[in-house]
Amino acid sequence: MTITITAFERSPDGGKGLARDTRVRWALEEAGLPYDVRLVSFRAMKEPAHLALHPFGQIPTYEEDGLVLFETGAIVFHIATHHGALLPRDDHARARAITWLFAALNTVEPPILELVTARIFEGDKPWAKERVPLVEERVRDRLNPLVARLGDADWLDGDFSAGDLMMVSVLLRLRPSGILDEFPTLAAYVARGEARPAYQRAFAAQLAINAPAAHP
Ligand SMILES: N[C@@H](CCC(=O)N[C@@H](CS)C(=O)NCC(=O)O)C(=O)O
Repeated sequence: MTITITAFERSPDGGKGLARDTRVRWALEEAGLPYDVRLVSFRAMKEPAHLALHPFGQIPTYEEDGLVLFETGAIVFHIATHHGALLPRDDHARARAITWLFAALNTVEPPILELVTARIFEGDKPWAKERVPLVEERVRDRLNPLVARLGDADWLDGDFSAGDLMMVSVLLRLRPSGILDEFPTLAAYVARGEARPAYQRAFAAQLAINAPAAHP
């Protein structure tokens, strides 16, 4: 079995681990699965060979024994179910962990992505000054219930799961905005995720490609 994922030839974040191949690398590391990485340029991502793997011309993709997947939620879910990692055995606990995986992607990530767009891609627009605080409030509206649910626990529902992996990955994208620091419970939760040896291996692997020193 050979697993191959795709990643940016040169990530726009310069190796901060925010590109979505990091969450897939993390899941593979948690599952103890070796993998290869094929790097793609922005141009190659939109060309037929890559579009055959990913209809929207994005990274990451995942190939394994003739199976081709895109969408990090589907990829992490596949790694968890097919390779017996990151999900509890108990039926109900498993369903709840999967629920958190969906919640991370469908409920928490959208306003965070909206904020990234408002701050970075549209930050120079005349209306950005009014829009950014509105979107920030939408993000806080998602984070407050998450704090309430997490309480004093280390993870969202029992042991660390695919749901936590995705939630931490999604919350990490908030760090550049400073909003994560307004929520010490979540900042600590994210730090616990980052402290996991599997995350550190995943982070180091993407950094080796993306650190500015790798692209003099
Ligand atoms: N919902 C997708 C989003 C994939 C995505 O947005 N990938 C980014 C990198 S993190 C990308 O390829 N951006 C370049 C582009 O869209 O052209 C997933 O979770 O896999």
